[in-house]
Amino acid sequence: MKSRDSSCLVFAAICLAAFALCAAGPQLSDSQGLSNHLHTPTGLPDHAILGTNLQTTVLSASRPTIPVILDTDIGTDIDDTWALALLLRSPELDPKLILMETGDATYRARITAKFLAVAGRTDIPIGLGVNSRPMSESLRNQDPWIKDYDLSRYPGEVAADGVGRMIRIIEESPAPVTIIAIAPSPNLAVALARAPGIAARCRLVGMFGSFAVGYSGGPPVSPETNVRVDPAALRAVLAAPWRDVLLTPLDTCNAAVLTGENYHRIWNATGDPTLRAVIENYCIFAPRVNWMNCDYFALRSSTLFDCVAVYLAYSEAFVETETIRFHISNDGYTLRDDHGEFTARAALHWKNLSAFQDHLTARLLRTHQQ
Ligand SMILES: [Ca+2]
Repeated sequence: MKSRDSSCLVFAAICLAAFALCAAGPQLSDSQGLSNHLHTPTGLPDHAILGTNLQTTVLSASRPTIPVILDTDIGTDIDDTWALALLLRSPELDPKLILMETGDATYRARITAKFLAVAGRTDIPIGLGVNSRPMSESLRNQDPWIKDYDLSRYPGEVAADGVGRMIRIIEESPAPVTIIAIAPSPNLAVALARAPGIAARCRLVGMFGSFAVGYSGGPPVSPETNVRVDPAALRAVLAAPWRDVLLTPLDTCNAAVLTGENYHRIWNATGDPTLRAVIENYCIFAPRVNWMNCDYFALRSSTLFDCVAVYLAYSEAFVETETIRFHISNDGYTLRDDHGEFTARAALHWKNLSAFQDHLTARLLRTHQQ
């Protein structure tokens, strides 16, 4: 495994050199007009931020902020890293805790800690999840980025009992908390078992499921990873009486890719430490990931599933939602069922995917109008 590490580090160094060259090169430079077509987002209507009680809270503030807990398995697929960047760049959202979900919590926390330090946001607490366990190297796709970063270097809070920290934040919050769940959900299930009352104080926005679209981009449906890894945990989570549940299944989030001008604007943002960290991690991730051939990393993003969940925490302007009833199979399928155990709102279609992609780009670049 050492040799894989070494070769990946060499490859990452080459990638980063290519990244720097491309970023500086005239073929991708703004001088050829790559920046000229960046759209600012369409206006985000007040009614796009849903949830009756939440809406009251949001609209009563002079600068609306929604207290948020991000439940993430950052460090395996790269989309969590993009999602964390989007969270930090969303003025409507006030991150109260980043909670490490499933697998090796310390590995995930080290990535989060270094990323928050790079972004200048060490005010945000990090919570270690329950049932932390060793992970195979094949799931530690950003390991080289934190090779020399020890969690003790994080100047902010690292809560060993991240679930307990989450419960306390929710119970003490004067406003309803939005939990953005972008991972399998054993931590959330444990939190609900320990403090069932938290659901009534929270809205849940999650990246879960596949109703008509699978990983191929169309039928057949897939056992989506966040469901398949722990169906029992998700059943426990969705059975709780949340104020609102809103899902982005593969039906919408599988189309969340940045390409062309949008992607190159971000690739070129080498003076922005946060976006540089995103691209560095992507360059490290690309040759290591074993479930796809990610050799297109200089041209476009991989699928940014989790960014859609972060987006839905503050707006629904670009999606169509539907309240659906379904059950969860033991092998990880979410299946429509008129007599199913679960009901949730789900973003099943895009109203305007390209507008979302422009909006996501503008947000990340901080060129959007606030
Ligand atoms: Ca994830």
